[in-house]
Amino acid sequence: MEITKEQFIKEFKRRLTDEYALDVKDATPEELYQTLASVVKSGYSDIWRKTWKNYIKEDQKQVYYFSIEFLPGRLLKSNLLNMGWYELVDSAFKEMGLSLDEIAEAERDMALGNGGLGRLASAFMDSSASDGLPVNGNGIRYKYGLFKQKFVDGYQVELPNEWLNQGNVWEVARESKAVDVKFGGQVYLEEVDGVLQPVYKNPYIIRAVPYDTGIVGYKNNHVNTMRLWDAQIPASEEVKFPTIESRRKVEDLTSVLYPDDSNEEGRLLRLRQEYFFVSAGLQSIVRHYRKYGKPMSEISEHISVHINDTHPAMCVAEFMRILLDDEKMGWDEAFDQTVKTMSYTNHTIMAEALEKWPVYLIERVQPRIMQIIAEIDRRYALELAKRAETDLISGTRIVNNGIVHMAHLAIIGSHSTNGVAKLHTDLLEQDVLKDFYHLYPERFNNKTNGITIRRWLQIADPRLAKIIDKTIGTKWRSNSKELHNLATHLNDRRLIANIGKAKHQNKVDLAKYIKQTTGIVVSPDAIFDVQVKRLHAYKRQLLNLLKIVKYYLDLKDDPKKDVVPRVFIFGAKAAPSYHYAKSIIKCINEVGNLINNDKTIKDKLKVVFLENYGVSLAEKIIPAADVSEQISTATKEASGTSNMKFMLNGALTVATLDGANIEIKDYVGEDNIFIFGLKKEEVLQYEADHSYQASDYYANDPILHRVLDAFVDGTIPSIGAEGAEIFNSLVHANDEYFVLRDFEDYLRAQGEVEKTYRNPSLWNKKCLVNIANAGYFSSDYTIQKYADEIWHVVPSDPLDGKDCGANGQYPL
Ligand code: 26W
Repeated sequence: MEITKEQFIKEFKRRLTDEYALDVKDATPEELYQTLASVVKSGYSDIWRKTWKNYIKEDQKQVYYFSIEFLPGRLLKSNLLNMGWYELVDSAFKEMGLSLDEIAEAERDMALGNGGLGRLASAFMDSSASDGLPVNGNGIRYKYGLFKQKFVDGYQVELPNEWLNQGNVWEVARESKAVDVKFGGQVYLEEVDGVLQPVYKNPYIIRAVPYDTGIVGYKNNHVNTMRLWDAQIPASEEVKFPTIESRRKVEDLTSVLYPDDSNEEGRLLRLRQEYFFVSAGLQSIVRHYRKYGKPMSEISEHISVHINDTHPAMCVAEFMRILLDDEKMGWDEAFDQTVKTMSYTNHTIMAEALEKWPVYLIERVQPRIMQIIAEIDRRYALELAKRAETDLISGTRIVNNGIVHMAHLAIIGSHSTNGVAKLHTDLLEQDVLKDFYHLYPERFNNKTNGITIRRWLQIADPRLAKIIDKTIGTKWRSNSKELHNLATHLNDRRLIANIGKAKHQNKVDLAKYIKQTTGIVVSPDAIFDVQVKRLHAYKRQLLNLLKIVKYYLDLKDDPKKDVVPRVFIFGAKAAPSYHYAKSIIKCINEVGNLINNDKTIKDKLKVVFLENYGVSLAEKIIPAADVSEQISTATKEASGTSNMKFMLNGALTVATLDGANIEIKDYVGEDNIFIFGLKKEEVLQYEADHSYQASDYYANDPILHRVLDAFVDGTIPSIGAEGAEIFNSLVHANDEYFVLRDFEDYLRAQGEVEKTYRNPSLWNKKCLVNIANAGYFSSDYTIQKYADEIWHVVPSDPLDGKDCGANGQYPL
């Protein structure tokens, strides 16, 4: 049953009256947004209910994706697109004299994540639903999302991000599905009719209340669920929390997202957060499973639990607790079911990011969990002693010198461990986790990351999307591999020109946004050279900055130098406790002030650091990029996903052979990407033999010498402390990430960028090759591989058509 524009407008106006007693012309963007979103939600709620019912009817194996972070960004436009309502609502709004784009700006980003890991989890939610796969998200409903970033005098300042204070139309509170999570106290094992049973002494109970958000599939009448847990004081425990203070302690559990994305703080509250959503999630899953009377001994055939990095690794012990203590299963059978049910993804090899919790802290959070972890560890060591050397046991066991290695728990307690790009998985198998790879080779596998082509092309870059439709039809919209058909149009000069025009239009839009938000005027004819990602030393925003200073000094020496004008665009948040990263932010802003206000430079160089980088800002920046900076030290970036988003939007990549950059190169070919820098072998060699002497590069390379001096000799004003900190880190602290080592080759690659950009048809042709190959990096394919090779689940049969919209359009 097709919905018509008239029907929609009628329903929209009726809802606006019901909710706000307002006419369209008197409503604010916020009211119009809330109204539209509620009409949209009604549009998929019936399908949401039926999808779940269908799972039960078909007795479908379910996957539960546990992630402490989700980064959906905004949902309005992607829901409209996936429901097949986008064009209809867009023209209905035009008819009412409204702009969908403007109204959509009223939606807050759901920023419940730091960066790559959280965004990938949300991409996987969208792709699972669009592939018709039974995948449910499980996470935390933080009241405060990732902090809002403001620059004050060039310094990052963090402001609270109270994203819920306008309400959240997409969530449904499920009070009736609440569960109690036990914390603290002591646990004694007492013999009860011959079986050791845990007896809990003065635990305190927190009530976990789930809030469900529908995850709408792409034109397939399939809506999955993302469940986020909120902490509340159970009525029965009220007396234990008499004071506001004590009540706040409970609410704090889910109040704020930890803003670190690579450095484990080791905070008790963080560990409590991890146990809270793990226990709440698993208890509600087993409660649901029990309802259908299937034997616990077969639970792994009906449920898969995925552990997204180590933050949910206590799933292994909590599942054991439930099977042992609640379901009275024997240890071996319980552990067998646990290994079959659990699977784990590693997202980083950075030592400081691998979680290691002191035994006493886990004991404080939930003593029973530490008992079970200790027993898993004891039996593991015992079993291994029969067939392995002691150091292999001590190097892989879970508990060592009072420390619990969460990655070891996840690997030993699950049947699959995957990396997120080929190089990353190789490094896990050959280096970081080689002992485990030796013990369980069959458990290791690679799943190269992906992105949702719907958000990053269909929604973010409609100009380019339309050109593609005209060239190869619209099949790519549901099967992005079809984009490769563009490769047969490489000699279509009009197409090549149109690709250039669309990019230029996107740059004009971004230039307008930059003017509005920063006051800086940039020319859309310049090269838009973009680096947007979390601020981290290994991502080497500093290498990019040294390049910019070099270009500035060149123009100071010779203002008439014939250069292609460039606009350097940065977006990056630093973890609040990451001092070095914050110093780099200050320096980028001060170099920007210096260059942007230097009359001799004019339009030749501009530096723009956009505040508060996140998903929605990325949707504005990426379609306008010419150059994508993916310059991490080889071996450090597990995969990267912005690299894929830039490629899809026809930007050319300047890249090291790191993470997924390598696979992008493999697809587009050496000629359509600018590769530079140390290769993994060279980095590993330097790290092994400590033969790298950064100060030599400062001493022997006059260009580099002068650039570095600019950080301490006043050339770059008002960076006293920060300039010295950076200079010392590179020249005296031996430059941990080989910034000086890669500088010369980086400049060479950037020289090629400039040369190529001077030939627009050659440039745009290379852009077309990148777009044509970007379809392979769709997370629809990535998640299908997880389903086929790790979870062993199949798409559910689509709901029968009678009560669903025709040609994939969701009914009103
Ligand atoms: C304990 C603090 C903490 C928090 C988050 C440590 C580590 C993390 C994440 C694992 C960091 C992260 O986001 N990793 C990124 O994951 C992306 C998705 O797989 C990859 O594309 C990036 O390369 C990787 O840095």
